[in-house]
Amino acid sequence: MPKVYLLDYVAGNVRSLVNAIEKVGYAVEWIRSPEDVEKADKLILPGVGHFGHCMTQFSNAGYLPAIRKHIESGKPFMAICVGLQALFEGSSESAAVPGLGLIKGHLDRFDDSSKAVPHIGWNSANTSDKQMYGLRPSSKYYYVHSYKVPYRQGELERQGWTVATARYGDEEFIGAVAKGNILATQFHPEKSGVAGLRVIKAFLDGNIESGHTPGQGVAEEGLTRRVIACLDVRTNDQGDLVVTKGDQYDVREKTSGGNVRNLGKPVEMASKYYEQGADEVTFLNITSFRDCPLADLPMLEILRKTSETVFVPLTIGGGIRDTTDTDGTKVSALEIATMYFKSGADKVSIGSDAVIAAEEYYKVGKKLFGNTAIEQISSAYGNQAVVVSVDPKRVYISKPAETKHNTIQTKYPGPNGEQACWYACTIKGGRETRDMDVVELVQAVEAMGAGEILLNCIDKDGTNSGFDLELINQVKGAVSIPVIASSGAGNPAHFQEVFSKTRTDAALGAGMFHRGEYTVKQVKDFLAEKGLMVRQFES
Ligand code: 1PR
Repeated sequence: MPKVYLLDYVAGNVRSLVNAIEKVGYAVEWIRSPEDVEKADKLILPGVGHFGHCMTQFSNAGYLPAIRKHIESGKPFMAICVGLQALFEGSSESAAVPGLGLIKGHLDRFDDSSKAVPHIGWNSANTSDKQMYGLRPSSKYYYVHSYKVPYRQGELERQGWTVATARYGDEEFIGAVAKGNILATQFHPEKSGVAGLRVIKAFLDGNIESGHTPGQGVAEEGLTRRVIACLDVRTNDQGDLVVTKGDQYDVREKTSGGNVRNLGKPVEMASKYYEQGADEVTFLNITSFRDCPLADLPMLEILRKTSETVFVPLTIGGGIRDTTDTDGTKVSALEIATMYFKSGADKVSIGSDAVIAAEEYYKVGKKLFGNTAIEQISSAYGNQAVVVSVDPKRVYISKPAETKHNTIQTKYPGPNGEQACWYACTIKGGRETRDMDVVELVQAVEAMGAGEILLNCIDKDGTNSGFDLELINQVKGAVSIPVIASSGAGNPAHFQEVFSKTRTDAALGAGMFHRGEYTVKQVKDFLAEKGLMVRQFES
């Protein structure tokens, strides 16, 4: 197999990139010191997370001169995400840290006054009338970043670059650039399904001028509606790791001896949803609070296997907290997250531990000390890698004055006709309710550096009655990071409803997909029919 060299200088999920490269017929060799760079013919510079952190690692390890030399020699060079950012002069994310300065321009943060930041999801990389490494204007690619290079028409083109652009809200930014031997993408081709694999293959094959026929194929600009499939995983009574699904978090059958519901095998189901066009797949290890996570190696194996065939983002949740292993060794949440990232996860999702950390945050007067799992993981891997999974349930009250919590007026009165409620946070899969409301929780975790909220709802889970729009509106009004609506989806119209009646950034379904009532494709086709933009699956 022909080879490509990957630079190993930064943390993050490089496993998926390796899998993607192998999928298109190349073998990966690692570059682990600057001296090795010379032996590389084709070189890829991956990158995730924080600009300053990446550049500092990169420069402290002595790579800068070697990379410049490689690029100047005219050998093929590709940079991804923060790799692209590194080629510019600098970023307001770390104003004191210079970039390589190979391309003129600086990065700044997306404006979050009217949209969620980070920018997470599937967007275009439109070259209009130019060809660039297999990019197609009608395809969508997976982005995850808070800082962008603003696009100014003609500026880079005058310096000989071919530019692909994307639009988020009213901001147009650079999705990819190419010139001579260089290709750099802000999106993650290894997470962009078949459209992304095509770009990687075109780069490796040296097919610079490939993609669409110029003038053909019109791009529908902007971020698509993200549809996520979620797999709750646990060990059943026979000891097998299975996908299960609860009703209001109760995963046992009402009959057949109260066994844990077994809806299938995690890796197979994840592949099935990828083929149906799921934009992301989430695994939640729902009983991890009982076990030592390190004994939980099957979840790592599930990720490894899934990332070989599923080229969209993977999130893993359950048991991400500081813990003590069976032999007494202390293991930090960051170390556990690292194991997951190395096995193919792009994001980790934190549930119970986030609630405990938020309680502490308020207790000490909203101060942060950098010691929570959220802070540690987000500073090492970037905010976008940390999702907080929230498991709220309604507490009805007669009048808002009865409680100190953030309340809403509800259209769905409580058992005694109460017209107001608040949402209490729970831990341990809903088994314990805490005196903290959902607004307090999401604002605390946003301050700690969480990049996204996975908003479940115990009252709605497994009911097939639609999402809790009131809850979603309350949470969307409280934070500026993206929110994933979850719990209650029973048919495609529920997805349309949540996208039309709330500002949710993504919507997640579980039971309706697992029971085979609808496919992800049916949901997306329905959304498209109703005029909502979705990513079409490419085979
Ligand atoms: O607390 O960090 O160890 O994480 C545990 C994780 O496991 C949390 O993310 C928590 O939400 C999840 N979890 C724990 N127990 C359960 C359970 O069901 N008994 N599942 C559970 C959470 C909610 C979603 C579900 C949606 C959509 N399940 O995963 O997929 O509600 O379902 P639907 O579309 O069928 O209505 P930690």
